[in-house]
Amino acid sequence: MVSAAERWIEEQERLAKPAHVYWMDGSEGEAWRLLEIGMNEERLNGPVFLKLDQSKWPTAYLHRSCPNDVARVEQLTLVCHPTKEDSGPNNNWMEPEKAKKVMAKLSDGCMAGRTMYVIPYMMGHPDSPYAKACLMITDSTYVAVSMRIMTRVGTPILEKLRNRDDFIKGFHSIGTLDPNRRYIMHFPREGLVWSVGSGYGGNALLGKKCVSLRIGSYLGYKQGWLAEHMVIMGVEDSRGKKTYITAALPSACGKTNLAMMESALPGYRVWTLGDDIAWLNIGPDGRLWAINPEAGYFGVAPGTSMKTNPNMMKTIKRGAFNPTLFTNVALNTDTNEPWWEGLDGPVPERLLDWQGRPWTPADGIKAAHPNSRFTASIINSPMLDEGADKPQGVPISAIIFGGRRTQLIPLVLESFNWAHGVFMGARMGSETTAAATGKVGVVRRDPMAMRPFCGYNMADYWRHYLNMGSRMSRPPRIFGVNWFRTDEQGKFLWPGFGDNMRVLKWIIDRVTGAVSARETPAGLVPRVEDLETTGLDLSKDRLEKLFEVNIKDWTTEVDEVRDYLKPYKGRLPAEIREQYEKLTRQVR
Ligand code: OXD
Ligand code: MN
Repeated sequence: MVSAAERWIEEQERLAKPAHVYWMDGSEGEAWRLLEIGMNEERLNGPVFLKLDQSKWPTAYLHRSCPNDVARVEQLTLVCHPTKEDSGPNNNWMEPEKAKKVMAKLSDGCMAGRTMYVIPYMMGHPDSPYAKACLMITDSTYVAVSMRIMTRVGTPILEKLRNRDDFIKGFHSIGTLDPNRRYIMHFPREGLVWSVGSGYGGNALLGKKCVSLRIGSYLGYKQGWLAEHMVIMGVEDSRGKKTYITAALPSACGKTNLAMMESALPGYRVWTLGDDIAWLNIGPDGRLWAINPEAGYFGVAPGTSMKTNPNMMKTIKRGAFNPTLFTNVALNTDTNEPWWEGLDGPVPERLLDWQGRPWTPADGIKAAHPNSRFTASIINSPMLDEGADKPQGVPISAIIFGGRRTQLIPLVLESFNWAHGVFMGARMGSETTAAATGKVGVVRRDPMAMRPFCGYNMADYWRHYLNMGSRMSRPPRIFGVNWFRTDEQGKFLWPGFGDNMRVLKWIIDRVTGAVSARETPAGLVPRVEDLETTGLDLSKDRLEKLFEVNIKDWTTEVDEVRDYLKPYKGRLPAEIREQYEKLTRQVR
């Protein structure tokens, strides 16, 4: 009997009309075969894969994408529920039947002359009760290899799909790479992602943002769990006790560095489980348990060095079962090594830039694309936590919501209770930096760091978050962090990086009840003497400034939050409105 999976593949084959169909088996030999194929496949700026110096960068390859295809495209990313209201003000929307017609037209014959890779993959450990079996097709060798790094690919997953039709489906084609023929469409009610016209990570490696966050968040809403844009880490204290924490931070706020931090506090260390996505389920013990559905890192290369993130450097230089891919970094042709701005050592005299064009420092432009990436297996990480491969995941004691705010938000804040914590997450924001286009210092709201990734109406998501809290007998505590507060001269008040462990220590001390806290209208802040500052050259004044809650500034904040919440008014949970009103009363 033909299974639902086979039937679905046959339908896609009839539509896309590939020259060949190849079912991926996940074996080790397969990785190297696909790399060979890619090295012989010409694209407009060279072969799909270029082999780098294997003695210095074991198993590393360089890929250059189409220059018009280097980032996620939010304006072309749609979430198609039957009504616009169900998708919410936070998503672009098209009526599902109309959207499917658009995609069918773009997909008709789109794989002609190409190989269609069929990828059975799992998000999460195959034995995890929380994992999801998925099936995807793609006509990109780069995507096929990347999916092997980012997820668990292999024939055994087909067994899991055999007698069921509830697997998550993904159709991906690079199409013509014409931005006018590009869409990333989500149909959460059918568990379907349909992406045509882009080969870039977030648009094309469908297991990541599309499945694990947009489709995952909707499944979580329906099934009673949460799919979050969060780091998962274990913090080990000086007595060897480990506390598991998740943290949601918008991009460019140091999420990966936090997940792989080298502690500046003696005796403490971080173990990593994931740097981008957490699936959170309530366990039989009434606690919140986290798994990382992914199996790899898709990290930003510029700025990564032995100084900023030695553990990541070790990971990408390790090489193992799967290759490490570099996308849109520069190439040192003298040494055949990858290069990016911020890498250790002197800037090479001569390079090829991310588009393969000759480059010298005198050109005054960046050699690596600012969003150039590495894709590496998480098992290569020297600080991988033992819980990373546990099917049930790890129990979470604290959730952190963070952002980049030069003013207003204290270094660390604890919420009064779960509902207040959800409100803290809902009003989360980050200031734009010089790295982004547009005005610098404007606060962009990014609730729970999920604004581009929530696969349904954000107000329903907040209600779901609130319900999750009431279903747990031992919920984690919720905290806010802000490493970026500045003084009158615009200098950072807090050293950040490894010293952030001092803040994590306070969070753990709160969880264990070892310290008390000071109440402010915004939440609970540390008593200055409770923050471990030994070895830090920080005056008491500066410390006090780090924890200051300035009522005048908070009146502006509540006005901005009111405007931000307005489009959700019909669906806004009463608890969020109450939290907003309480804060407003306290700061007026
Ligand atoms: C990512 C992102 O690439 O959040 O992880 O954009
Ligand atoms: Mn991310």
